[in-house]
This record gives sequence, C-alpha cells and structure tokens, in this order.
Amino acid sequence: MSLLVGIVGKPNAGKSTFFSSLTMVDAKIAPYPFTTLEPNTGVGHVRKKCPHAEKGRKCSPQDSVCENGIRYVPVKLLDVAGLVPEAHKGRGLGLQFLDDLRTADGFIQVVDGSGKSDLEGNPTQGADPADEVRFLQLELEQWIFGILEKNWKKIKGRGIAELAEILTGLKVTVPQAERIAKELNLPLERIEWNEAERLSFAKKILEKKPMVVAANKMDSGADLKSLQKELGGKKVIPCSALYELVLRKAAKAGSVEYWPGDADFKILKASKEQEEALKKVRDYLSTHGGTGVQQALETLVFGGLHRIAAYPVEDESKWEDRKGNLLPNVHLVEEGSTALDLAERVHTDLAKKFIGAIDARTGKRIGKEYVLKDSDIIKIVSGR
Ligand SMILES: Nc1nc2c(ncn2[C@@H]2O[C@H](COP(=O)(O)OP(=O)(O)O)[C@@H](O)[C@H]2O)c(=O)[nH]1
Ligand SMILES: [Mg+2]
Repeated sequence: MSLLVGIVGKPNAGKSTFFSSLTMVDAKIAPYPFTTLEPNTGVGHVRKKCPHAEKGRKCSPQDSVCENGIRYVPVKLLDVAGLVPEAHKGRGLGLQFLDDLRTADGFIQVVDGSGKSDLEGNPTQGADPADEVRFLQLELEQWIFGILEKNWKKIKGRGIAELAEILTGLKVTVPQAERIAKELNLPLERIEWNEAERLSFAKKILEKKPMVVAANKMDSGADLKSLQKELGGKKVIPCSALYELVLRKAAKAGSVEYWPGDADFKILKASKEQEEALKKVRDYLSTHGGTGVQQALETLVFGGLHRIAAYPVEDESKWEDRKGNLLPNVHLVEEGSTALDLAERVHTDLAKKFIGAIDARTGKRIGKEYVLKDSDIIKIVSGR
C-alpha cells in the first residue's frame, strides 16, 4: 500500500532521466524486498530522520532502509510516455496510456526549464515552460472528463455515490465527490449534469490531485518567471535530473559518496575527466543547494500529499517486532490519521480487534481517535 507518484509531461522534458535518477539507488539503499513492479514503475525514497538514535541502537528496517541516521522510505514511481497537445483527440499516443496513472496519489510534472524544446519535444529556442503547464492541465482534464463520459450512461439519473464509485479508481471518495459537486452547485441526486457541468467537475477533480512542477534541465536553465506566474502560489522546484543521475551512477560505481538530496558529495576515486565533469556538478549544487530531484519528490510527498511517518511496533518498551527487529516498519500516513487508521494499514484484523494503543515514547495509553504525530512510534493493542 505504498504511495504511487506519476511522472508526467511532454516528450523530451527529461521524465525518464528524472525517473531513472530517483529509482537508481546506491547498493546501500537498494537491497530490500519489494512487491513485483509493473513495467515503468520503480522505487524512489523519501527521507526521514530515523528515531533509532533515541534508543542508542541501530534499527533493523524490514520495509525500508536506514543509512547515516536517515530512514529511506520507499515510494512507487511511474514513468509514463510523453503527452502532446490534443492528445485527447488522439494525437501522439493519445490518452490511453494515462490509465496507468489512475491510481497515482499525486503527480510530478517535469517541464523543460531550459526552454530548448517545444511542446512536441522538438528542439527550439526560448520556449516558455509555462505553456507546458497550461497544455498538460488541459489534457489531464480531458482524460478525467473522458472517464466520466465513458461511464455516463451508468451514472445518469443516479446519485453522487454511484458517480464516486466510477471514480474510485482515481482514488476519489464519496465525501470528496460530494464536496466538489456542492462547490459547483451541482445536484447530488438524480444527476442530469450537462456536458459543461461534467467538464467543470472533471477540472475540480484534477485540481484536488496534488501536483508538483519540476523545472528540469536547470543546468542549462532559462528564466522561470513566467512559469512561476502561471502557477501562482504553487511552488516550482528547479532541478537537474541529469546531474542527479550522474551522481547516483557515480555513487553506485563507488566513485563518489553522495546521499540523495545533499548539496555536496565526496569524490572517492575518479579519473581526470570524471573530476572535470564532477566539478560542474559541484558548482551547480553549491548555487542551487542540491539537484532538486529528491526535493521535488519530497515536496510532493510531505507537502502536497501531507504524509508523516509512523512506526508501528509490537513491543512498546523495546520498540521491536516479535523477532527483535528495532523499528522494523514505517508507514507514510496522511496528516490527521488516527491510531485506528494506522492499525488498519498494518493489518485489517488489528483494526477489527482494536482495543487501544500505546505511545511507545511515553508509554502512555492512547485511544483509537488519537491523532498521529510525525515519527510517532505506536504499539497497537488488539484482541484475539
Ligand atoms: N541538460 C540537461 N539535459 C537533460 C536533463 N534531463 C534530461 N536531459 C536530456 O533531455 C533528453 C530527453 O530526456 P528523457 O529523459 O528521455 O525525456 P522524456 O522524453 O521526457 O522521458 C535527453 O537527451 C536527456 O539527456 C537535465 O537535467 N539537463
Ligand atoms: Mg521518456
């Protein structure tokens, strides 16, 4: 039940480079079991300070990795083919492949921040990355609209619950669908919305999907003012997927010591040429504070998706599971989740037979409505 993040954008924006850089990890971060992945899916990680130091002992993660006191928590990533303008009318590869994105919890849109490719991905000069955001918005709206249209016969004349059911694939819940319909003053019963109303509903659904814009290729970057203006208050993350990939490959090969998201790295062994290339990367890092790639993912997960970490344990005094593993598991739960929500995520049986919980840091008993704090360590008490 890990998070799924979709990487979207026009052709040649650098989506695949971005995806590879996040999913290519140092052998130290790589080796733990993960359920089978579909093509184009990979595992990236978000960072959290691991609480094991509080116990003065090294942890034994089973579903994540801990290095240098940092817990690397896996997040699934999906690299989809590039979208071109009017994809919804069948141009390029059309919108079909977007169906892979249905279950994405959020999106990272990669745009070409260098302005050196047009909306079809062909070389040009002075392109405005804001255009990429505008057209993608339109295509994604049309995609969601299309899902509504395909199912409209089933929805017509019925209630909001039936409509939400069609959109559960998109992780839309009944209360969410209700809220959106109310915001738009659309009836919730015996639905007979016209086409314009259906489109505005689709737009709102998209608006609610967390999205972060990564302005890529900033190693040869251009002005982002117009992009920033287009996005209003939303944050643009400047990045260089190319440099992130260079560093991760070098780390994997043992040429450098580099930790994802860091603003610097250490050269361990490198040829003269490699050192030259790495000097350019280092200059970029020192002016930008990092490649921006890891930051983009974490902005989405912690910011847009409001995730915090929760560590369930079976032994509340030792912070271990039954096998003696310290802090074995970590879950990225939504802010506002309760102890009962955590139980549900660990095992539905735990939730069904929920009796109470214990805050393992304080040893205090807490109830099912206890709202989790970031990096809480929780023992769930359940009946047999
Ligand atoms: N300068 C620079 N080039 C990049 C960067 N990211 C990707 N590219 C180049 O842009 C081209 C398209 O990259 P790709 O990842 O295949 O784009 P996609 O079509 O969006 O998947 C390739 O030649 C990449 O090497 C970057 O951060 N900086
Ligand atoms: Mg690609």
